[in-house]
Amino acid sequence: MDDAGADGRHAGGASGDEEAIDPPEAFRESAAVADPDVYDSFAADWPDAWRAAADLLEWDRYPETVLDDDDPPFYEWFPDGRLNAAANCLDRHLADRRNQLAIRWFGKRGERRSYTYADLHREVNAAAAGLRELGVGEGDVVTIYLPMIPELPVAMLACARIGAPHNVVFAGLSAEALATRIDAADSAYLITCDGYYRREDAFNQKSRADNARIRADADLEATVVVDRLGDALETPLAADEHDYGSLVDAHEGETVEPVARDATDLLFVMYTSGTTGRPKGVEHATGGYLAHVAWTTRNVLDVRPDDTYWCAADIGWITGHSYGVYGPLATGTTTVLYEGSPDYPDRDRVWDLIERNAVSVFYTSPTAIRSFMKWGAEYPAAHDLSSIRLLGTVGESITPKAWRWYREHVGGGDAPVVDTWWQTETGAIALATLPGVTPMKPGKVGPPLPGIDARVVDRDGDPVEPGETGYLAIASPWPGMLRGLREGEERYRREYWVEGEDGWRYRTGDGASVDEDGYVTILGRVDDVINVRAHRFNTAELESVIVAVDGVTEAAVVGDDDGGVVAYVTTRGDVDPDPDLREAIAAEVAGVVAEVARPDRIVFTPELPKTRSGKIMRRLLEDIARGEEFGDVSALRNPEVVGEIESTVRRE
Ligand code: 6R9
Repeated sequence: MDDAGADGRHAGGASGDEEAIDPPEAFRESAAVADPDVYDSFAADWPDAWRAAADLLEWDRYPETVLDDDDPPFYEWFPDGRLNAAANCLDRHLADRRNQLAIRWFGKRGERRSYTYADLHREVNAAAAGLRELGVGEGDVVTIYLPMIPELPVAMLACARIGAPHNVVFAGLSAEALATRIDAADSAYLITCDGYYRREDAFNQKSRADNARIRADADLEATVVVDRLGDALETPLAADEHDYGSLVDAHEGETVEPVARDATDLLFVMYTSGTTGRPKGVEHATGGYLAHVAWTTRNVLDVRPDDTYWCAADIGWITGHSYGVYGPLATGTTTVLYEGSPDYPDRDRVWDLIERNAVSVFYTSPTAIRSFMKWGAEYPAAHDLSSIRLLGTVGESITPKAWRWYREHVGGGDAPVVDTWWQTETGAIALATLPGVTPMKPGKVGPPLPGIDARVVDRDGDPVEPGETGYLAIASPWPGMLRGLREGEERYRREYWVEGEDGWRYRTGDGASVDEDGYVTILGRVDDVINVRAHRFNTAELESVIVAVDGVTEAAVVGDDDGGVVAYVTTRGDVDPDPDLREAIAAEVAGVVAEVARPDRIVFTPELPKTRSGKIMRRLLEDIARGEEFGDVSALRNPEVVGEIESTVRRE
């Protein structure tokens, strides 16, 4: 079976006839976890087994208690521990690797900057001293609105050093979105920049930040502005605005004692879209979050200090927080930070960077992998990627086809490909194979990690039979879990938790199925279910069949007003989206899934509209299919395709 066809409907049905790929022997020999007993030992000794994660950190006061679960669902991990996240990412590495590179940065214009651990420590100290001078104190929320430049992780770590929670807002979001997040987070400080490059052009970020300040209810105490563009954009600073460079220069060489924080103190807040309207402010605690992130960086992504590791996600997204900043720096590895886009100046940009930096662990999303596939295997083939020893993926389901492509053309055919499931709320990876221990099944995310009590359940919370569809839930707390929502306890409880007969259960919002071996297949958000002529289908179920058709690269299906189904499809560059292909797609869906699911309309489009984190905007596509008004699309990664899709749909 070389496609996702059967994976949708009968996910995991017959575990015997599918391919389970063993961890490669050579990898297993040096893997962080090579003993399969890890699952049993975590289960037998839960929650104390999670002490192994705490032990990866340096504590100002080592926690005696692992978990306080007296007041569910308000759980506290390592509650009596005290630590500082920035000290864990920097200071403790100085003795052994002050001159090792911490960050290798590649700018959009071909610039490069490298920071050793000593360099990064120095700049973070100066920035922390600068923030203090501006009045930022422990507990003050600092909003950071920066693109992928080194000042972004520096600012985060400077905040962490002085105990000021950060609130990073993705640089591509609108002024409106920034204003909402400044207000909702109750933030009086902003760090932004003059602008940044989008392909060739300088984009004025500062004027967007200014607009946000006008819209926000809050009065900011101070704004710090990084000069990213030099003279390319003249941005005069107001009296309460401070030039980042001058601020850091003024404090060069100063040392700021890291503030010891309670493990349960807020490290950061991150806004994420919920099922309805307003974004939710997800709060992460310092100790549990950092411990879980460090443990998974080491044991799931198998990152070691001597690796050069690259997580291609934007830091303005949770993946970039956990696995672009905190995880790798807590591990003491060298991490690549890339400002540009993967197809600029050419479509081999990613492979070029991997080759030049001898990247050994690479972590990206299925949406990126699909672009790579679309562009063609000749791009990775033109580079020496032999340094790669592990590949990771996150953010959405990966089809078996894409999984195999990734392994074959990027992983040299034998690197483990680790599909990692987690959420902004889980803080760190919760489901994945352990690369040195657990066999991989392409298209299935794998079992829960040791110590994570994830289950696929029905509405009542009872486990479903293998092959049946249910809801992914987590039945016990885990270290990286959100400690709450900015919107308060009631909202936190209502949004995520159900009290069942055997305790509290966290609802992930994802539909899933599980096979006889305990491997979970994610079927997408439960709200991605569509009713087609009164039959229920999951969008992922139909899409996996469509993308298995030769020549198709991506697909998104939505329901229309008539109970029918509309499929938006992108094709490989060399494929003509003609009536034959249309018929092939329709016949495949009718044949593999059901005649009743045969798409009523197939709309070919050069790209699908996506969020910044790469998620397909199905709701928007649905509005277009239904001829309805849709909201502001400026926050999308590719807002320009929306008009194009709309006119195609109208024409047809
Ligand atoms: C890290 C991140 C969370 C949602 C999650 C699920 C989807 C993430 C996945 C996956 C299938 C995977 N998701 N990883 N679906 N397979 N390996 O993506 O966080 O932006 O909060 O999104 O993403 O639907 O519920 P976030």
